[in-house]
Amino acid sequence: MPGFGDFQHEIYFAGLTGRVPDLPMAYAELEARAAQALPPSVLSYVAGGAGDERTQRGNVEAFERWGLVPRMFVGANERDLSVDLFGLKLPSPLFLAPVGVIGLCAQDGHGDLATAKASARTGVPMVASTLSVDPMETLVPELGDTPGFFQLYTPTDRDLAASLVQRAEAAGFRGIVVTLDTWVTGWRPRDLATANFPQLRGHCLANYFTDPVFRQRLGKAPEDDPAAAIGLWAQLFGNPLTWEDLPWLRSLTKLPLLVKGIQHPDDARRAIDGGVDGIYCSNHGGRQANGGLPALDCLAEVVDAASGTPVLFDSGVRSGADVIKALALGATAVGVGRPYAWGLSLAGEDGVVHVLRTLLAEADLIMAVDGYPALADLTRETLRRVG
Ligand code: FMN
Repeated sequence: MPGFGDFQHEIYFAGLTGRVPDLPMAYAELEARAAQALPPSVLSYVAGGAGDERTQRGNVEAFERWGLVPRMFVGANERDLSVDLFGLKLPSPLFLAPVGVIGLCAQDGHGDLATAKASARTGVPMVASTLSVDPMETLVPELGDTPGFFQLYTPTDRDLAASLVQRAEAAGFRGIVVTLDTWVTGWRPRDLATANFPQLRGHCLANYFTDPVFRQRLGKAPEDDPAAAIGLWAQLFGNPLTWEDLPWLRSLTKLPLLVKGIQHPDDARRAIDGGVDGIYCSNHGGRQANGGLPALDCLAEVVDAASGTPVLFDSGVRSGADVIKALALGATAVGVGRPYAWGLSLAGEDGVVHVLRTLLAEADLIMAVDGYPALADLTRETLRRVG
């Protein structure tokens, strides 16, 4: 069976007939080319973070402080990167993190659909954001055999929350990810400087505008009065959840329930005691609160507290080496965020596939070179602090 690392053979052999890759092979070039491709308002929304973006940079730098110790005479000729997540057998530990404006990152304005198609082609699950250009029901058919998850921004209206979750179940999503860190928007100077908040301009609200409860609350069709519909959305969007809300959230679905934004071990323990099936350790890519810890530095403690409950991780993953380090620190699955938005902006569905294949190829080849043939071999003991 061909491995993820064989992507490099494809490239080198194509080179023999004079073909070189159209899309960037290194992250820095990917980011730089996307910056040329995206409209300024979308670029600043995706690239920007909270405050002076110290935490956002810290997420990336945290990976540099770890190194994998190579082992020889292992003969890791075949590698197994597959994972079992909530009974789903996945070919790799990667997943596509929810990105609210992903729809706008594609040249045709339908980036959610393109991402779903890339998920189908790679077997890398997509976590579809509540904030999408195309309604959730249109995404699932594009996912093919790859399972998808729905990310919920919990509205203040409980009936609307229940409706979104029921729709996600009916559409065929295989789990619900509740994001806890974004009931209010963090302080984002880049967006503030241009007074740019895409949702208030009516972007990426399809899941609300097509929702029967939302439409009933509005009392008219959103298409007939977009300003009123956006106003209602702004009123209902963010619910400052407390632990008292967890039993209700749990009662909304029998699907696996995950909570996103967990960085403290006590929060992980309490959420698991409250019945969640998975913990998602993330600081939202440094977009929400500046001055925090890099998410990677919180991972090991969260994994210990979760004691066997799956822990998904994102924030700062830029390479296959980063994927390996997050796995070695205990993540069950690793989320890709901004990098796939950049791929999407350059080449739509193909761009996302390219980014995922480069990450997987590098991760696979590191496991080969360093003698760790299975994900179970990547333990904390395989890492050393650098410097
Ligand atoms: N997280 C959510 O849970 N829901 C969202 O709708 C959402 N929208 C995002 C929009 C943008 C432009 C970006 C960059 C991130 C968004 N996130 C959202 C956070 C991502 O899921 C993920 O935590 C973050 O991108 C990880 O950081 P990184 O991209 O720097 O690796």
